[in-house]
Amino acid sequence: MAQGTNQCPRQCRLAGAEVSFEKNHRSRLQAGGQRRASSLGRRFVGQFENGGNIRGMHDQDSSVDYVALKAAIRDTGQRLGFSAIGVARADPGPAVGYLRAWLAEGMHGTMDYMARHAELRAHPTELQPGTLTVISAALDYLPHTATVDDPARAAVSRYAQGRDYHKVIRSRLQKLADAIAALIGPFGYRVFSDSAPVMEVEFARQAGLGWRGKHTLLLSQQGSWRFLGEIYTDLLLPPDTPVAEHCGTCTACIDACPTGAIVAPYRVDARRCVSYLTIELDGAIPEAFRPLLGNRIYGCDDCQLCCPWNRFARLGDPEFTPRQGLDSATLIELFAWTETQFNDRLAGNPIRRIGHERWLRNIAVAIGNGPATVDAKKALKSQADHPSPVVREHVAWAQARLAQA
Ligand code: B12
Ligand code: SF4
Ligand code: SF4
Repeated sequence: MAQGTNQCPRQCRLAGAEVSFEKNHRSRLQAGGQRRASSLGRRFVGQFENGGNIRGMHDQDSSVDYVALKAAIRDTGQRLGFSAIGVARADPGPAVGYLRAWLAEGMHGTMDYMARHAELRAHPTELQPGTLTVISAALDYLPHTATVDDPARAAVSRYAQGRDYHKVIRSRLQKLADAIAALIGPFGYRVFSDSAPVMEVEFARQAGLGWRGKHTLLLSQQGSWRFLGEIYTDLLLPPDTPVAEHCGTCTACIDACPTGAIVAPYRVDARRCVSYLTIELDGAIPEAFRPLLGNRIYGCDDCQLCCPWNRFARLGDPEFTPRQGLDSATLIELFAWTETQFNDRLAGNPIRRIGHERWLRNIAVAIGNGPATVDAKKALKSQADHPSPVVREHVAWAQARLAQA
């Protein structure tokens, strides 16, 4: 089955794109399955680039050597740059109960798609009929630069300083799927990376890619600066074993969270999370949270910056190298970008999806939290009559803060 069903025409970002997917893939998947059945009838020895081969089909009745296929998938995944690849059964299990409880408490805030697509998230076969297995993949994104600790400079979370991971990961997963197809013939699959209702962290955990940290993210002995992506497939690959969790008595992430969003171990109230407030939330940022945002204008890394396991993180893929000075720009510089400059300079970057209005809203708050310099006041004044009432209101809030400083 060809990919191309998980496009993100509207907003897709770390909180989940999940906006556009075909309701019924049955016919395509069945077609893929039928094609595979016929290729299975052929006797062949598939070969991966590294010369490793799989004696897939020995005769009309035998099946693929799935153990060897899984090893080859892992090797190919590593050659494609993935830092880890694992396999899980397509059953999220008890995690679904926690997801429902989280939704019932309204912790998703205005992320309506989280509630709307809960059943698809809980049942992979409803999203993709015929799915038996999840191939889970991780790709590192830690940049070589340090996080800025200067209130006049913008803190853009590390995941968003380079190229848009949705595209990078799905395109690599597509290459991985092509490599599998080259080996065993057409098969049913669909690739994702934060692009559809998939329980990504849970499947990565089950696939042995790491454990769930108390901040809820997937964590491993190589840290958590990793994106996740998946291939849902009808191949019956042998599942991996989850790894033991190694948070122990540590609570550093809970203590470091600037807004108290990690309300208990393994529970994030999204409504309090800076990532939600600066990326997902449309309209006004609740006033009580504004001073807590500091200079964070897009997302937040605090629960990962403090995590002891991130001392062992490896540098990320070159695709995620910071662009447009997003690792060091001043708030005033970024606030001066026109809408056209915003759209041009952030082409291919996930930030572009929040739009210029939210960008200005966030930066206004950050300037209001920074030093009351002449330049800061001048910058705020330049946007005081912005056509958007949201921008005007946040600029006025920031001006009032600086006037008191
Ligand atoms: C919605 C969402 C958000 C929301 C909500 C976050 C959240 N924790 O739920 C917001 C906007 C706040 C957000 C922020 C961020 N996100 Co986000 N987000 C998602 C998304 C789309 C869904 C996550 C989800 O299902 N949440 C629902 C809740 C219920 O799930 P949960 O918190 O994971 O809870 C589970 C467990 O904690 C457990 N549980 C719950 N209660 C309890 C209680 C006990 C006792 C136990 C044992 C377990 C338990 O069960 C739950 C269900 O599995 C995923 C992509 C995807 N499709 O999976 C990316 C994803 C999780 N995000 C990601 C990232 C990178 C981030 C940020 C770091 C971005 C940033 N720098 O600003 C922050 C980190 C904030 C944080 N600490 O979580 C990455 C994480 C990669 C990784 N290494 O794990 C993902 C996987 C995207 C990707 N493809 O890479 N995100
Ligand atoms: S991303 Fe920031 S605000 Fe959100 S849970 Fe982590 S530390 Fe808290
Ligand atoms: S900071 Fe501590 S508790 Fe939080 S995820 Fe890392 S090891 Fe676990």
